[in-house]
Amino acid sequence: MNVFRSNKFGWTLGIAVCGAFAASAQATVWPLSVGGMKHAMVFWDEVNTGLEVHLEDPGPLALLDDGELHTPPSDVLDGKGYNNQYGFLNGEAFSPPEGAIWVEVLAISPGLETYEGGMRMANVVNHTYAPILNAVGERWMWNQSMNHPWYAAATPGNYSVEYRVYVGDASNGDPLGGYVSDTTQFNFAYAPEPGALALLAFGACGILRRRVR
Ligand SMILES: [Cu+2]
Repeated sequence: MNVFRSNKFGWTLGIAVCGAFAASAQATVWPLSVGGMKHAMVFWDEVNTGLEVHLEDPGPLALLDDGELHTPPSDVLDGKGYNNQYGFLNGEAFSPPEGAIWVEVLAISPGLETYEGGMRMANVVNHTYAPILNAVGERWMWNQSMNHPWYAAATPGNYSVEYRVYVGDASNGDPLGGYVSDTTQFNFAYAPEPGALALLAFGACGILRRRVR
């Protein structure tokens, strides 16, 4: 540990290691899945014949910027606060009698971006990160396996998106008659000042600098 106590060499080493740490931050990485999953649970309503959605947490959930450059195609999240805690999940095993389940945007805050995700955690490398559900009226077919979209914003603020979840034609998403639909709203807040991810990233260098002194 002597090298850390001798001033000049210690500082040089410290700066070199922090420099390497900073350089590694420039390498591309996959986005992080931070925080617990918050599902929009979709149930089949026998009584009313149709869908019912129970949202586990109204939020707002925090959009966080990890300060990283992300591996394509996830580089759509670069320089933005992002979150993938919200997801669609079957509340019970069921299939609609016909068609498929679709999600349609009823309202969305300007500046809120949505990219196609999938199963969460380790499978982030398999997500398409294709833009979906980014404007009122846009539709996306849900295959009823757990799916966590990536939500992102470049500018601090509060954001929300409201969806209708309904039974629609499997090819074009046109609503099928005779089934009730339900709505759900996801809420987000982006407040960049020292976020949890930034603290994590800079924590390592802070500890090293204290040891050098
Ligand atoms: Cu999930």
